[in-house]
Amino acid sequence: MNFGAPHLARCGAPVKNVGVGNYTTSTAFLEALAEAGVTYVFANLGSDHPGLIEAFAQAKADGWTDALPKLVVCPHEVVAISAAHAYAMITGEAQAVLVHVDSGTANITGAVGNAFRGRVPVLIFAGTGRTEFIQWIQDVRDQRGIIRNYVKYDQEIRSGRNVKQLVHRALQVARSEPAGPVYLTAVREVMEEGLEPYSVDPAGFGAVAPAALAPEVAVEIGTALAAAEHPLIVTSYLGRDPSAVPSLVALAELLAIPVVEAMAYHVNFPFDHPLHAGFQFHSVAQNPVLAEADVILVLDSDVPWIPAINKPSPGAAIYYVDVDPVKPQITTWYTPARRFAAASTKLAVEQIAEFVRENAGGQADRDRVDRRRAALAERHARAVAALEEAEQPREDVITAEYLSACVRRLIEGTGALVLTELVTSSKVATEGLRPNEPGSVIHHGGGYLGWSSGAALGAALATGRTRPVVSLVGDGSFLFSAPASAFWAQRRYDAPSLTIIYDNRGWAGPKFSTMHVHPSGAAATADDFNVSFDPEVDLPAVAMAAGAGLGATVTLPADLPGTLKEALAVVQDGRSAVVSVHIPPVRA
Ligand SMILES: Cc1ncc(C[n+]2csc(CCOP(=O)(O)OP(=O)(O)O)c2C)c(N)n1
Ligand SMILES: [Mg+2]
Repeated sequence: MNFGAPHLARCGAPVKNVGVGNYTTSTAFLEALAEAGVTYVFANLGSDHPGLIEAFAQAKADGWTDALPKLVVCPHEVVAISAAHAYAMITGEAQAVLVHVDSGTANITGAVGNAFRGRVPVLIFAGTGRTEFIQWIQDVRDQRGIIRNYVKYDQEIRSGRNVKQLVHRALQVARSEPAGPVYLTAVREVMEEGLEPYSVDPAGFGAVAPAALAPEVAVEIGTALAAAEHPLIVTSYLGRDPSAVPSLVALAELLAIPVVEAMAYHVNFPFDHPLHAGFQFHSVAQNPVLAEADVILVLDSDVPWIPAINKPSPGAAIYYVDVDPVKPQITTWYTPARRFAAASTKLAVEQIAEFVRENAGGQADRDRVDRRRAALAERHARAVAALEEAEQPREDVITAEYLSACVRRLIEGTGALVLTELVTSSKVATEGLRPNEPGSVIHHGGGYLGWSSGAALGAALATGRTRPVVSLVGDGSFLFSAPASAFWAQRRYDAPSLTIIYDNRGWAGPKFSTMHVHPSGAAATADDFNVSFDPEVDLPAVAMAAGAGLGATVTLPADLPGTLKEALAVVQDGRSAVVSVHIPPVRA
């Protein structure tokens, strides 16, 4: 992914009409963000931010607000960080988040973990300092330590005189691959420091350029794939750079290589393509495609398979090309491979394809590839037929399969951008959506639930309402996402979204995990998992109370397509809508 900074037009522009004594570290900080291409500051304010609040107001009073990013008030911090996260995933442009001292930092830390796992750049600022009573209570030994597990870089701004360089440096770290969040702090006194206006050219702080494979590694991998009887590609997040997808398609077609998407959180390969070999999510069975492979190329994946359940054959030759192949952030990680290489997967697959093209084998090789192509197309057609069978409506109950098919039909031709935060319905939903267009379905890539409602705010701001934003979420995920805060902000900033809740009235995830570990334990025997939300929460009403324009609960299969259509129309007219769809309940 190339996390650029396209709005550099303001770079180095002299500051206009700054009142004497009114240019502070806070002004320079905000100005540097704008100069670096940051459009939004998603903010949850506190006693550490008077300098910033004053700088925004002063800019307005002096008539140069356009030289600063726009402030978006987020009453809960999870909304702020998730909005910035989704915005950067969609546009490639890092945004900023302001949170309050240790308290706000603690409130975002889990969600910053999502951005860190998803390798998405975000610049976070939280103040410190002691002038008001509460700040003694909010003082901690190591505020930056609260969040350090989930950021690439953390630093304290100690003077206004280099605050711009520090902002650009932090954004350079955030944007360079593997991209990720960065965290800055400053005491209140430093943020108030008066300065002479100055500018720093952000063009000198660009993200590190994408890396290619060493030529001999491209030859090694290309040679192995071309000679394989059953080559296979496994990927999870190659599609975070949507332009990498056609490059992968070209390589796969060249040698008829099937592609498995493992715990995919981007569209990595078009589902309709006959070489798409299925989605691997949580599974209790061996994937036959993985078992039969003799040469496996893993491209951008944190967990390509879980060997205790599902593994390649012992003789398979594995090659690992990843933007982050050693994964220092995952402490117990090993996927033994013949070769690991750090590279932009787009460049890498193009290099491998070029080698294969120029060194194409003889007729025998071509016959083998053609036979494989035909067999894989047949397998794909059988898989699609099975999915079509499973999604047929039933009279009595809305299955997750039918719901997902209804969503696919609803958004067909609308150019919708789909955000997903589903747990036990994730495979069914992905198989139901059958996404083909790169960048059209995204997930945060982390393990902290509660992203979706704030992410929808960021997504709607990013798309400027040129395409509908549709979130598919669990009822548990929805409750984690501070929905009152998010739907208020969606309304205030004219950033509507459609949320469809796969509502099983509880947490199926922990039940599934317990069944897996204790299939005939006491919890399973008595169906006693403590995971049901009984009495039921009226989830759409929560969003309605905060500003959504439509809230509905659907229990009958026949009502589903009509209600979804109505809800989408409300969103296209400018208000958010939330539809809770009752799928079979988690009972215990
Ligand atoms: C912030 C956070 N807290 C707790 C968990 C643990 N957890 C994983 S799945 C899950 C249940 C989610 O419920 P829902 O979104 O309704 O999906 P379902 O499991 O019902 O498919 C929970 C609580 C988590 N991942 N993140
Ligand atoms: Mg649930």
